[in-house]
Amino acid sequence: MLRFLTAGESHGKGLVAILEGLPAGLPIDFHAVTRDLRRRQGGYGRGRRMAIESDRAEALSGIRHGKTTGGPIALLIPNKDWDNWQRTMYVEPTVPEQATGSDRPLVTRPRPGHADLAGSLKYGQDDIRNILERASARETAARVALGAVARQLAAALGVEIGSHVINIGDVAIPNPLAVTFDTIRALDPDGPLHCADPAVERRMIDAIDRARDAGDTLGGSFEVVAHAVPVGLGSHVQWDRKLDGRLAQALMSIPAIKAVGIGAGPAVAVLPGSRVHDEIVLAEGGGLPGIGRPTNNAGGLEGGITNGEDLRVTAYMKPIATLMKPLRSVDLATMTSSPASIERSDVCAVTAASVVGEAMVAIVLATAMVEKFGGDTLEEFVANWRAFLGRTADRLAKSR
Ligand code: EPS
Repeated sequence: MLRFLTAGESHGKGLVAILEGLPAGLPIDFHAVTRDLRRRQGGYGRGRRMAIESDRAEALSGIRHGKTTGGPIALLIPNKDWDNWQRTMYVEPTVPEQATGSDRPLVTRPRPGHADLAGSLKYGQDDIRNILERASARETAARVALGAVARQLAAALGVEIGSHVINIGDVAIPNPLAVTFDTIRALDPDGPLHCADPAVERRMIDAIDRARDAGDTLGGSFEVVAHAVPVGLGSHVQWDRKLDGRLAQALMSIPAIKAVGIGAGPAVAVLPGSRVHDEIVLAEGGGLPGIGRPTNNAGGLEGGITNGEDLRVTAYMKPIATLMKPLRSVDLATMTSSPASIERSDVCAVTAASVVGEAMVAIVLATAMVEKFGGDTLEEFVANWRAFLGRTADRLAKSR
């Protein structure tokens, strides 16, 4: 079984991530980890923090001479901003003279939409900073680093994972399912928003500029697509083994994600069955030998099991909760009406969230692959996959 944990505060010393359950012998490309961390920092509409950080993950364990050992992988991502926050975030009870940064006042005015109010009541904290530091989406850097590792296990079976932005505020591309994996693969990783339509992307940028000028923020949605996913990941037999449910949970756990759709998503609730279900035809060139699917409204999942088509999941993100023109709130220290507190933040982080979405899908897929193909070494894992591919091809050949 693959499992992971993260630790760390937004302005603490750094983020830590542990991933356990990868087979031994998987070569790890650290450039790929750095590349994904850099992509997460990008996207038009991000705030000044991203100019301070240049995220890098250092491996502390589980990898030796470039290959996994089978032991837990621990990664550390130092926060460069820590130097500006040492006095505020000091771990030990007494802050030494030489600690850097300023002493910041308590945060007492919760931001609507953030974890501030519910978290500070739940954990009995007078300083909301004790909640917001961990609730911050900064934590997703750790997930992206682990996702970049998990993605390398998926890649050992030929699986590729990408994403594209569907809408920012009310500016949207018309037909997301028509965006092919080839188009996604060809998108410029350093492009402003990772939208497949350059004209729509320009309008998205204008919308972000308008929101910034108004002291406001914008949400949006993105689709994660995994290509060449083996048939048979996940299972119909029990609720917690269905891969669509597991993907939904993984994506909903990303801060600000409020809904998840699989394939055609919520549209399937209004269309008749004849226009929703993907017919099964005799054809070559699809995800299975001898079997084709002219459409992919199911997003590559039927019965909670991958069906060999591209896996397509969409996540819907609310606007960032920190507004430079703050909403009404209550100062919990005085119980008087007061505008919500302002923390340095982003105007729009949908593109960054799409990179986190890719990471979460990579982790869910790698977990399901380890379940299906097992093995303590990469060789065993790949051999089991090859054997299953062979049996599946025989099965489909016999039935023709
Ligand atoms: C960050 C995500 C956002 C940023 C944060 C860095 O976190 P939150 O969910 O708290 O809005 O605001 O940057 C800062 C806290 C800052 O000081 O600018 C990230 O993705 O790294």
